[in-house]
Amino acid sequence: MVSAHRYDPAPTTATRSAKIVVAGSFGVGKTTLVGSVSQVEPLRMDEPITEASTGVDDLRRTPAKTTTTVAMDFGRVAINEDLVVYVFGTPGQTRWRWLWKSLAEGALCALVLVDTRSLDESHEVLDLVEDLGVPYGVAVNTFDGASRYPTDEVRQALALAEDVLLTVCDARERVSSLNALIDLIEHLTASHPLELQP
Ligand SMILES: Nc1nc2c(ncn2[C@@H]2O[C@H](COP(=O)(O)OP(=O)(O)OP(=O)(O)O)[C@@H](O)[C@H]2O)c(=O)[nH]1
Ligand SMILES: [Mg+2]
Repeated sequence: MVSAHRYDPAPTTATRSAKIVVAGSFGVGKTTLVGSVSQVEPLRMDEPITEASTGVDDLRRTPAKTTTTVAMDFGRVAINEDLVVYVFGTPGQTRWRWLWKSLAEGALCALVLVDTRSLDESHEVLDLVEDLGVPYGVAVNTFDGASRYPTDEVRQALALAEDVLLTVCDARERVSSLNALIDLIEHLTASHPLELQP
């Protein structure tokens, strides 16, 4: 349901649209980012985390987390007067990886969120996004209490090529999340023309 206070229709001047996927491993803040950036009430498909996930999902880093995405997140944001972006968040639990292919279909690009406390879990995510053939960039979601590392160290730890965008954001902050999306679009536009939908 759309709540009036958040509803901010796409500008009538917008002539182009794009789909961006927010991907990442379990609990890196995908749902939070889609929710903070969206100008419409975000669509969330989260379910409570149950005892069945004990030993499967690592909640030590995010003890306040009580739900997990079981299908996708959806939001929409006008990047500027001309471009509207539809943002799709993937589920993070590995059992839902089969969904990622359809979520990535027709996507302009993907923003891969990472948490510096679980970089090892992001290798498999990056491999998968590369296999999907979607241009991508990476954003470190800065969690309170997580160590901060220079970006070149993160780049090295993730074995990211020099031409892959690596930026930093706070997924809880709208402007920070929006800037991560804008950085990604600008970075990719600089290297090759992007196929925006009319
Ligand atoms: N301190 C801090 N907490 C965050 C941030 N982003 C998310 N959180 C919290 O971390 C937890 C995980 O956030 P989610 O947005 O559900 O993560 P997710 O990647 O969608 O998780 P899955 O869909 O289960 O993979 C939640 O309790 C958030 O409130 C952040 O930038 N900083
Ligand atoms: Mg989620």
